[in-house]
Amino acid sequence: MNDSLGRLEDLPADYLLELKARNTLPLWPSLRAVLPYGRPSRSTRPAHWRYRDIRPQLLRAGELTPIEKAERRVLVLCNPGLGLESMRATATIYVGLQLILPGETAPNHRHTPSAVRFVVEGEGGFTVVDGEKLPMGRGDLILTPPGLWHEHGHEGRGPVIWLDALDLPLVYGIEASYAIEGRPQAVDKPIGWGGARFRHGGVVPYRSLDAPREPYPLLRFPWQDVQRALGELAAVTPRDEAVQLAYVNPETGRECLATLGFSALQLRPGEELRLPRRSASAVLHVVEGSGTALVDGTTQRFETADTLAVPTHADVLLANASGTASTYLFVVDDAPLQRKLGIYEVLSSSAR
Ligand code: 1HN
Repeated sequence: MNDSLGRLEDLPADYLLELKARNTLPLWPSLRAVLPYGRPSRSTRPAHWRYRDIRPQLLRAGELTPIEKAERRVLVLCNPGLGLESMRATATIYVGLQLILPGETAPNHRHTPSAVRFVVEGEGGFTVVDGEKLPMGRGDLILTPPGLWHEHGHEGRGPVIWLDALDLPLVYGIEASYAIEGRPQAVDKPIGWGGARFRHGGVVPYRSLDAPREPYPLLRFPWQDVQRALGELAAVTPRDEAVQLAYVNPETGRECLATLGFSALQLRPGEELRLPRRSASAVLHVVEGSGTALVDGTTQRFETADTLAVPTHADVLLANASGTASTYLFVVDDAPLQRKLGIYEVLSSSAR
């Protein structure tokens, strides 16, 4: 390994001024910084956002800022290692907690970033995506793929809060992020449209095989289905293997969005689970239960509705605090993006 590349200070000042005047820079003083050996350098920290602390601030936003003044009433979960202004939980993943109060509507729009909602609390919220009204129950995952119209409403009582996850840092980073405003959508599909056709694993409408693939056949994944499937998987999975299910496009069996991947992980009573070290970054959201997460040497004690950031290439050890109940995590990662780039790796889970 060559650790003795020339430094900026080794070059004459007049030469550096000449380079600067020509909008140029020598690569070699920075080469190791942008291309380190063995593993990427990371600014993302193993961060932890406690719902207990953030919820009161979000409710206060509900008092301070009417929905008309916010469009989306959101507190963004910012990774301190990336700077609070950059609105990133990891280098590629944006997450925020969004509040909607009874009777409010968050107006219709569509945009280039991909978004999903994962419902944290409350009853009566809904999202209309591409003319389909999707009820929001606790733990439900709702996709708003790039370019599809979406708007939110609330027909129930009490606050409704969900976690938004977007590939915004990525799309903004490549200077491709923008939105278009729209008039309220006409709901043109029966309730349960996507679910009735595509929610049952292993079978799809016969006609869908004749037609060109719909890019996003299923937009809502109810938590009760996922939890039941996890329970069935847990019953046949050895103790040292992860009980984890990926949310997929039911027609392709592959990830449902191009950039971000979603999965649900069950920690059985008393279970301790070491995840393989992966090249993807991730956000973990606690659906139910409590435990500890040891991420690259930092221990976080998490509770229901907390959210954690996992940097790329991180060591992760999860432990369920309960010996009698399962703990459930919802996971967002950028593995689909990394797979498309040909850089996704599952590394040895090392004790480095
Ligand atoms: C967005 O469109 C929503 O539709 C939420 O609810 C959060 C953050 C950044 C950019 C667009 C929504 C967002 C967002």
